[in-house]
Order: sequence, then structure tokens, then C-alpha cells
Amino acid sequence: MKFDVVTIFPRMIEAGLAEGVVGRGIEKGVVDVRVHDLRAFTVDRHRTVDDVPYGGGPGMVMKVEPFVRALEAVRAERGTPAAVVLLSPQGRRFDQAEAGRLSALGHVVLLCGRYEGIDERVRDLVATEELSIGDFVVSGGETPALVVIDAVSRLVPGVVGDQESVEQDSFAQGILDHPHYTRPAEYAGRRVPDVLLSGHHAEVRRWRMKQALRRTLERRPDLIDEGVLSGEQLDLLAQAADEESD
Ligand code: 4GX
Repeated sequence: MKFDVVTIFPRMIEAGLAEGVVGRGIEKGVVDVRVHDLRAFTVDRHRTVDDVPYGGGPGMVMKVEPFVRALEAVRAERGTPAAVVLLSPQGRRFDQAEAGRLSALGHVVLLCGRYEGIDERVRDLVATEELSIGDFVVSGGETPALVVIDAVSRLVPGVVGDQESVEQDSFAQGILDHPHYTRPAEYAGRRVPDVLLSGHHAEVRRWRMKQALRRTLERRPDLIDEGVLSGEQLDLLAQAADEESD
């Protein structure tokens, strides 16, 4: 999986990729991230990447030409990418399905904006799509780009050591995760549920599935799509809904 990131803060991206699961994926050569300093694609003495908005108003707008030149460099050095993603709150919401789609593309460019915005012609001429990591405002596209790289890289074979854990992940199944426990069996008067100590694997599986469905019903009912649940899941969901708690 190849990523190219265009940013005025290359070290933010480099620092964010130095550790953890994605960092190891890069070391192994399964993930290949190149970071491009947008200022390297300016031609003026002051390396200007922004300017005042036409029509007036507060703040600055990122200029189009450095982004166009950066993409020309990516194409020349790395080949034509399958997608050029602009990160912004105006984008389509990034979710696990979007992560899966991007992971199948093989080569993705991420454009990071700063300031009040970006010249609309970057969207028209450079980006092929626009994605948002959520309905809130961060200071630049760098942290959203790191989120996208992380979520997509986890789906690339060989990045997460145990592929089973990727398949079990929250959202891999479209619902929230079940509770997890480790030793000690009792802490501050709170016992680990007996079923988890019982060694009955089938019962453990059903308990976890029911807990996951209950949590999803309580916290994120918007995620429940009865059309994709198995008969067993529909049964457990109905039980959880009846019980309401416990
Ligand atoms: N999910 N931001 C980008 C500057 C900007 C504005 C318009 C391009 C076009 C965000 C998000 C996010 C704030 C990053 C504005 N760049 N990006 N920045 N939420 O809030 O992706």
C-alpha cells in the first residue's frame, strides 16, 4: 500500500508514523509512505503557500499552484495514484467501509490543508474526492491524514500481526465491541462475569455477541441494520432489548 502525503508540516506526519502498528508495517515494507513538503513546490523567495481570500473576509486561503506541482511530482516519482483525497470537514464521512475501499486501491494521495481553507480549484483540478474524519474542526488535515493512513493500513495483509484481531475489531462486524477482562478475577469488589471463567467456548461466544449487540442498541442504535444480522444475532438482540439492562 502506497501513500503520498502533501503538507506544510512533514514532521507531524513522520512523527505520527514512527511508532506502533503502522510504523512496523512501514519497517516491514508492507506500507510505503512518502511525505512531500508543500513549500518545496513554491517558486517565490518567501515560499508562499497561502494568500488573502478574493471577496475579503478573515483568514487565509491555500494557493492552488503548489498543490498542482506537488501532484506532478508524485506522478513522476511514484506513478499515477488511484485516488487523491482532500481532508476537510466538507468531505464525505470517512468510516470503516471507506477504509476498506481505500485499502483496495493500492496507491492513495492525501492532501492536507491549513488556514481557513483551500482554493476551490484544488478540489476541481487535483483532488478526486474529499473525506472528513468527523463533524468537528481540527487545525489542519495532518491529523485526519494520519487517521486515514492508520485505519487503511490495518486492513493491508501483514500490517496487523494477528489477522483474526482485524476481523474481530469493532466495526469489522458493523457493531460495537463486547467488554473485555483480564486478571485479576475480582478487583474493587467487581467480579469478571462467571461465563468468561467457565471454559464454555460456545457460551462465551454467545455472551460476547449479546453484549456487543446490547451496547450497540444502547449507545449507537443507528448502527443496527437487522438486514445484515444472523438469526442468532437477531435472537440475542431481542433478548437484550427485553432485558434492557444486566
Ligand atoms: N476531517 N480540518 C482541514 C483546512 C481545510 C479547509 C478546507 C481543506 C479545505 C477535518 C476533518 C478538519 C479543518 C482539516 C480545516 N483544508 N479534516 N482544515 N474534520 O476539520 O478532515
